[in-house]
Formats: sequence, C-alpha cells, structure tokens
Amino acid sequence: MSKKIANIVVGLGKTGFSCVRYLAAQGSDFMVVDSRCEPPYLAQLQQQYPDVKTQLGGFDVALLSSAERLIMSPGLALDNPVIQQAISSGTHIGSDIDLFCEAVDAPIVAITGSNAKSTVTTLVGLMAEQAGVAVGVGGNLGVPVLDLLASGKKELYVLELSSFQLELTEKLNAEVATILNISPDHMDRYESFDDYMDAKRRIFSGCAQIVVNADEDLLPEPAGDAKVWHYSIEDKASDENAFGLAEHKGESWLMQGSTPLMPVDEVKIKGLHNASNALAALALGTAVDLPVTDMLQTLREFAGLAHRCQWVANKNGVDYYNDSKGTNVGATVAALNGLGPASNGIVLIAGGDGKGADFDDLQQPVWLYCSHLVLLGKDAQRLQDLLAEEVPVTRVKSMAEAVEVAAYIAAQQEHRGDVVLLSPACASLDMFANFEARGDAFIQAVEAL
Ligand code: UMA
Ligand code: ADP
Repeated sequence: MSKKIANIVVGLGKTGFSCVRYLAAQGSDFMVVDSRCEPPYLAQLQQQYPDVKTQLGGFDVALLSSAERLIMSPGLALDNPVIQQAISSGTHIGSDIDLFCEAVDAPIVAITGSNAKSTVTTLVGLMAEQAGVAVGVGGNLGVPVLDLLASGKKELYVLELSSFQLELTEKLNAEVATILNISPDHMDRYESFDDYMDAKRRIFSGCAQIVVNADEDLLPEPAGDAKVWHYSIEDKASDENAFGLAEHKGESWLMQGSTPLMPVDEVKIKGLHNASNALAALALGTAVDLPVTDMLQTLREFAGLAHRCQWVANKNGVDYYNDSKGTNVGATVAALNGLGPASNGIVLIAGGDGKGADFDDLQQPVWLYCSHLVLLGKDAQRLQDLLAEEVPVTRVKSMAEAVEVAAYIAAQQEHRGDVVLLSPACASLDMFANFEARGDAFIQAVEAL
C-alpha cells in the first residue's frame, strides 16, 4: 500500500499560503490543492516552493481521502461533498488555527462577534504595544495566525477569529475570549442562526477568562469555571469585574466598578457603538494585566480603521461617510443609529451580496432616519421590496453613479447638513474585489464631485 501523505493544504489563498510557509519551515510532508485553476498565491508558490506538489482546478476524492490530515482554508464550507467523503473515510480535518494552537507559547486574547471584531482587536493590540508588550495581532483581520508565529518571539497574541476560522477549532485555550455581539451573518454558509452561533461559541473552548457584553440578549451563556468580566453601555459597572458608563462631574464616563476612568468624549472613535467597543477592549486588556493608563492613552489616540463609518468629506454642506465594512444588517443598523439622530436625513447607499440574510431589521432605522435610498448590486431588488414603502428608492449600476445620484438628492433636500452614507448591509464580492475596493470607489467618487 502506498504511504499516506501527512497533510494536504486545502485552498491557496492567504491562509493556505501561510500554511505552506509554516509546514515547509517545519520540514513536514504536504501538498496543496485548490478548486480553482489559478488560485491567488499560485505564482508565489511556484516561485518560492517549486518542489511542492499541487492539484488545482477541483478536488479529487481519492487524493483527499488518502491524506492523514486536511488543513482547510476558512473560505471553504465543510459541507463540500468531497470534503465530507474524505472525513468519512477517516481523514482528520483541521485548520491553521489548530496548527497555531499546537505551537503557540504565549497567552491569546481571542475576539469574535458579528461586528466590531477588527476595531476591538486593533484596539487591544495597540494597548499592548503602548504598554511595551511584544504583541502579535492578526487572524481574520488580515495577517494569518501562522505568520504571527514567524515574526519573532511574542509575549501576547491578539486574534480576530471569524466563525469560519472557529468551525474546526477544538481547543483554543485562550487566556481570555469574547463574543462581542451576535446578529445574523453568512446565512448562505450556515443552515441556521444557531449553527452560526455554535461556530462562534467554540472560541470559549478551554479559555481561562471570558468577557461578556451584558447588552446582548442573544449571546450564549459562558459555561465552565472561567473567570467572567462584563461590560455594558446601558448600565453602570456593578463591581470591579465590570466596565460600564456612568455620570461623573456632569459628563458620561467610562467606569470600572465604582472607579471613573475617563470621559467618554475623550475616546477618539465616536458613537455609542464605539463606546461599547472601548469598554470591551478595556475589559480584555485588564484580563491580561495591561496597565489602565496605557489603555486609556490608546483610546484617546486611536482614530478608527478605514471603511468603518469613516468620515470622508464635507461637500456643499453634506457629510460623506464610508462604512463599506458594513457587510451585514447589524453593522448598517449601528451606523444608522449612530449617525441618524444628528442628521436631517440620511441618503443611504446600500446593496451588494446579502449572503442570504433577512433584511427585516433594517426597516425601522431606515424608515426613521433615511430620506432616500440609493441601491445597487445583486440584492438591490430585495432591499427595494422591503424598504420602498416608506422611503423613495433610486437604483444605480455603479458606485460612481450612486455617489452622483446621492449628491444630487442631498442637494435637493430642504434641510442642509445632511449625510450621505455608504453602509451596504451586504458583502461587496458581486461588484468589487473586496470591501476595501468598494470603499475606495466611494471615496474616489466623492472626491470627484
Ligand atoms: N476558495 C475557492 N476554492 C478553494 C479555496 C478557496 O473557491 O479551493 C474561495 C473561497 O470560497 C473564498 C475565497 O476563495 O470565496 C477566499 O477563501 P480563503 O479561505 O482562501 O481566504 P484567505 O485568502 O485565506 O483569507 C482568509 C479570510 N477569508 C475568508 O474567510 C473568506 C480572510 O478574512 C482573512 O483575513 C485571512 O484568511 C487571514 O486570516 C476576510 C473575510 O472576508 C477579510 N472574512 C470573512 C468576514 O470577515 O466576514 C469571514
Ligand atoms: P468586523 O471585523 O467584525 O467586521 P469592524 O470593526 O471591521 O468589525 O466593523 C464592521 C462594521 O461594524 C462597521 O460597519 C462598523 O461601523 C460596525 N461596528 C463597529 N462596532 C460595532 C458595534 N459595537 N456594534 C455594531 N456594529 C459595529
């Protein structure tokens, strides 16, 4: 009988290529497969690892079933029949996160949620840097976890983990883990909302401490004997293990228990949802002993990530915001609730690939705060069917047209000082390479006005 291949790396995107680098450095026996004929990292593989065997353009049942282990890329759903057949023939299945967990030798701060992951991950990473801690920050945020291991000795890892990355994770053993919030996303990948929650819940496996957002009804109850920290924007902090908001010296302050930390107004990223993100970061940082002065300094300085409710320009009295990372309903609801109360009427640019989502939760904030909808992309019709009863809709074919139309409408409105907001509630992949490209197209169109 021929010898089994030890590892097959399934997928040659960012994650797959990081697995190649890692396994090659370990001297492991592996090959690479991808369903596409020309996967993104093919040229780099051929150049840097010419001896690594590949099979491209489809998955071969016999080959995958002959491996001891498949190392899956997060973008591939596990219900693929070939993958399922390999599993039933006894092939072990894992991910880059498993390889990382086997090798890591410093505590992990693990962050998931439907929204705010990148913002909170970045904040905690910057807080650690501010405190002089050698920190590796990555995961779904962009740098694959295995690449973090190769970038020098670290004292702490801060990881953003998507539900896709958690699906296969058996024991993450994080020092502290959190699910920031949960609202439906990726419903084209999961059979039900419960399945999506189950994937997220795996972040808690083996963790020592848990940070819980007390404002979220739907979050799973933490189990086991992990130490629990709470945070809330709706409540003042009840004890030293809780972070909240309270009146102090006539202003709203960030609190830890009964200790006032800093006025909310000094947090550079604005809006109540960002106050929640600041409290989450403080709770996570406190759990790994980061000094409070360094954490507060970071909150004063961090200006926010691009494409998340990012102010772009004021043109003729109209503020333009780029929230291209608003790729699900929960994010767009947060953007509308954040900007709506201070605006005379938001012209909302939305649409794209809804990933099978139910858009119902958009109705209330859209009808309350939007004066006009400019819709584009694959699911424009579904959004129009749901929302056009109360708000006028214009359909467009490109981002340039969307911005031109939105600017024209904003100029016609009775009150000036309005807002044009790109917050699509959808993924970008039907029209753009990624959410960054969509946001850049918006910014370019605004600049061209
Ligand atoms: N694909 C194929 N055939 C294959 C392998 C992949 O068609 O054989 C397709 C997938 O279906 C998917 C695309 O290729 O549409 C990319 O998948 P991938 O697993 O190769 O992705 P990577 O390039 O490795 O990037 C992944 C994350 N992408 C996904 O989970 C889809 C990146 O998050 C992450 O930054 C990176 O690993 C490093 O950890 C991006 C993302 O969109 C930002 N994440 C989703 C989200 O945030 O909503 C979960
Ligand atoms: P993720 O990495 O989970 O996608 P980001 O920090 O990139 O999170 O933000 C994604 C979207 O969610 C952006 O549109 C952002 O404005 C919005 N957002 C940020 N924080 C929150 C929050 N606490 N609740 C809801 N939406 C949020």
